[in-house]
Amino acid sequence: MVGRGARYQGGRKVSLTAVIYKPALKQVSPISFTGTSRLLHVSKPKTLKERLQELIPEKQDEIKRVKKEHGAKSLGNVTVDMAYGGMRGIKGLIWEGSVLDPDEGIEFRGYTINECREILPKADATGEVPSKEQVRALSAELAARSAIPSFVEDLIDRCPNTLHPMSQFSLAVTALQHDSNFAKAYQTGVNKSEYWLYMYEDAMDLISKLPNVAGRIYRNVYKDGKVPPIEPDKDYSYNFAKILGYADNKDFVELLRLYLTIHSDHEGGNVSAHTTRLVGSALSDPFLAFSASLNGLAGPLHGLANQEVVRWIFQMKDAIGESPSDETVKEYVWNTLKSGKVVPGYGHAVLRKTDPRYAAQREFALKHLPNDPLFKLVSQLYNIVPGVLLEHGKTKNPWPNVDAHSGILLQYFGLVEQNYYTVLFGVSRSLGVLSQLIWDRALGFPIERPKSYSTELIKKMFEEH
Ligand code: HAX
Repeated sequence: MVGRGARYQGGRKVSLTAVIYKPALKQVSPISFTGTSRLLHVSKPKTLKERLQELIPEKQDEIKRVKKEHGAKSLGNVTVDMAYGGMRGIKGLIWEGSVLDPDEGIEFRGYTINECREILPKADATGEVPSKEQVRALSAELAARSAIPSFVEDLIDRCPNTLHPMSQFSLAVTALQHDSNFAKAYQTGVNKSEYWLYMYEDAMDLISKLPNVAGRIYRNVYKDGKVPPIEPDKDYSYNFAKILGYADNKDFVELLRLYLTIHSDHEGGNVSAHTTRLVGSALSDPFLAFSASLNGLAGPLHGLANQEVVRWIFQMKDAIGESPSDETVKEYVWNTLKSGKVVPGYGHAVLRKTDPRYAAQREFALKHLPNDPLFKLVSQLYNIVPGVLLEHGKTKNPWPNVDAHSGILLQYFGLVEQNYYTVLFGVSRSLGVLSQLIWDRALGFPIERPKSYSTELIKKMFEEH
């Protein structure tokens, strides 16, 4: 068992979703992270599935008690503005994996990004590091699940290179539904108490297959179309880097580990997370739910912003040069706003400070590429954009989000194909949203169905006649 500041013990095998017990809160919970090397040590070796089997009844009881004691209490008012305003601020979801604090940023099961980096074992480290045997066992499990059916390979191969990588990604994930354990079990009339077991198998299959799916898209669109085999004795990030063609660069593999970790989850209300939840609530299987999620992630106000940031920075470079003065940059930002466009990578629906995911990437850049010209531009923008957005007066959060930084790190290592960046985000996002989807079914969350009103009805409700 692992709590804040506690030490890892023993040698239990945990796969992509690590189960963490946080004694202070008497809360038993999973946290998503990447890498087959992320193994937790506990006294008794148990598989993730076995551990979930123990935790789920406890969590079910906890929720029963919480509902009994607090079920009738209010989480806040819903105003007409909220209904017109994209439901912003309505507290209407339960999401166990992470909670987003407007000032502190994301917390995975109560742990900030920095705390996670501190407590979770790192590859090739000592002390709290899993044994090589444990790593091999998990890698073997992932490797065993990682192959994709040949018809899905054909489907990806037949996509024109001009089809956006995110569309290819979503298409391929939908096609993987062919082998859904959950869909088959549902057809044969499985008892609802066992739904989660099939969701678990599907989620693990899907997560395992994503590097092969995403990697194939990359190799087809940008390289020679040949997909190297994954190595069973290496971790998830390494293998994904290998398929992309960057495994020889240790720093890139480290970046990918960071990338896959920080993009995994951002509580439940964002488009990709909520879409997975919503579609899954109709008892659609994880493949269907996650492909829908990818379609949401592909929007420029959400995950595609990482692509848009790089495009915007290149346009800026073309327009005002590689080493512009602060004044020129400021003018360029103002021109973007005046032309009715958003400054990509800035602003957030919930966050009200610099995104700690941005800060983690900045830290990486300061260590690995302090003199990179693109990093310098990103830093210059960090000094200028918030002031402009504040003066502009519309944006509730003038600070950078995760997408303001990720692209230029990839550019530095030679992964320059910015239309591919959201696919990387998608691979990472699977870890958080699919973990939650298993819990959704384990906890028996019902089909989602908020009530809607028409403007006519709003007027009738609130206007004097
Ligand atoms: N540039 C210009 N205008 C912005 C802005 C930005 N970066 N951020 C917000 N605004 C504008 C909004 O468009 C809105 O204008 P209108 O009143 O004319 O509609 C106004 O400021 C108020 O918006 P808000 O309440 O501050 O922000 P929202 O919750 O409506 O939207 C967004 C949050 C992230 C979508 C928004 O800040 C934005 O468009 N940012 C740029 C795109 C981006 O970086 N998206 C990635 C976000 C993180 C993420 O999900 N990553 O995957």
